[in-house]
Amino acid sequence: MREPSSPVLPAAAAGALRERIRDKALALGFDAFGCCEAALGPEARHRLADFLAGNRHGEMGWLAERTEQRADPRALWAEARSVLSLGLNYAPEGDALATLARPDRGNVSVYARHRDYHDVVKGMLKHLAQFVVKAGTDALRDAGRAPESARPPGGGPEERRGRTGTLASKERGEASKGGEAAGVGADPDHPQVKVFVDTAPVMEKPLAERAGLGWQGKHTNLVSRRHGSWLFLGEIYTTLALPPSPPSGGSCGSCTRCLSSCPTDAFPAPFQLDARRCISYLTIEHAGPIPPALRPLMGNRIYGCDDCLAVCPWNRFASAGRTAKLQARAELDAPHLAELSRLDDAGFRRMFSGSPIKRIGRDRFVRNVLIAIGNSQDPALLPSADGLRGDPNEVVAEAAAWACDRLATGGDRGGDRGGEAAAPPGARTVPDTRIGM
Ligand code: B12
Ligand code: SF4
Ligand code: SF4
Repeated sequence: MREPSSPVLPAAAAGALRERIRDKALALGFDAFGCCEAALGPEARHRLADFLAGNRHGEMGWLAERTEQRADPRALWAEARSVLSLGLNYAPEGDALATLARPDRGNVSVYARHRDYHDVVKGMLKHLAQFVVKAGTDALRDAGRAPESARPPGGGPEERRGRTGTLASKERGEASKGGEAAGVGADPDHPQVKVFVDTAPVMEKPLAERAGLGWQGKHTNLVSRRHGSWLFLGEIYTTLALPPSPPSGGSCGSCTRCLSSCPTDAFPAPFQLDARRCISYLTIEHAGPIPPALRPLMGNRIYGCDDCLAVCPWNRFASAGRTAKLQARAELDAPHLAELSRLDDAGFRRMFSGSPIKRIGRDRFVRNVLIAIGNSQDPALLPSADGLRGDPNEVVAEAAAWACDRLATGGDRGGDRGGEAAAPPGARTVPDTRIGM
């Protein structure tokens, strides 16, 4: 197999190309763009290793696979020279946490109130990737650097421009989350690209930080000076060597709001998350019964959680997301728990068609709804829970019994902004390493 040639442009042309790609990204609807070398420092590898060694990934076994590729873009794709990092703002119109004060309703996290962002971002990335291939090919031709061997016999520039195939490679088990990695540009002598969003072995946050989109905040997510904590991330890896974008500036400083806002104390230290305590993990990724000690702290959060994001002071600079495809579906703003508890498989699939919620399936979703019912202190919801005690799914049946008991004994409603219920004695099922703040 011959060595693939890496397209090299003179510095000025590479800088101009990066700016053309940036303009196109913004025109396509992205809100943030940056570029960095296809590399992550040793820190990312060490921090990933620490996270896994501490079992903070819980049952997300896929995070422990392909760690070399995850921690190093060139271990995933040896030919990659640059990473383009893209951000899509999904800041909500109003108070992201408003539904937490309505115990008869379910709180769906902001990212899941609209069309699945994986589809939206991936579609936009693919458009941008095609542009990168075309603009990169043009720039190489104009710079006279397109390798002779690259020119198809008798083929002119138009013909070469048209070479955009789809590699559509499933990168790993994360593809089971509904995503995939896809690429365009099958000719090894021309700019090649691969697009990623969420589901590939890619450390999207440290890459976005290196590309100048922001910094990893103490809640571990990327914070942007312009968009606060509400950015979806996606990447294009390319064989083009492009100049890096400048660092974003900005930092968390002495702020600790996200850490103290977490209903389940999921941060053992700033910048570190123990996923096993995180409501996002518990409601989305965790399959079996939710540890009873954590249930009262979940309040009515039935899919994901936004508390640590929503309290970030940098959000005050964010304006509501402008992409029409991410407009919230009204019925997911504050759905009635009683109605949700009645969903069967078919009804669940109908209701959540095109939504990321569909991925977790009816049983896990109804389990979450029952926990919220148990936390509601609303006796009118007792029949909804009682009716599911005999559910064929044993996790659902157990959650129904728990909800009935909790309603009958008048357990506190935990985890909302108005105050957290104290966990029962011995509540913690994972080691408590939270630092004093
Ligand atoms: C696994 C995962 C989860 C897991 C674990 C989260 C986590 N923090 O790791 C769970 C299910 C809990 C989760 C939840 C959420 N997720 Co998620 N998730 C991912 C995924 C697939 C991988 C993240 C990962 O690599 N984790 C492994 C650990 C090692 O990474 P880490 O926490 O970043 O660890 C870093 C810190 O510990 C840091 N660190 C440690 N010490 C120090 C010290 C200093 C000084 C510094 C600077 C850093 C630092 O270094 C580590 C490596 O960078 C990414 C997509 C991707 N492929 O990147 C999306 C992703 C991170 N998730 C995303 C979102 C939106 C969410 C939720 C907000 C969804 C919701 N509303 O419920 C929550 C937020 C919870 C939270 N506070 O993190 C977005 C975040 C966008 C952004 N602006 O950053 C991503 C990037 C998806 C996307 N494409 O947009 N998620
Ligand atoms: S998403 Fe919720 S539960 Fe998870 S760390 Fe943030 S505040 Fe805590
Ligand atoms: S809430 Fe404060 S500490 Fe947390 S990410 Fe935002 S600025 Fe950083």
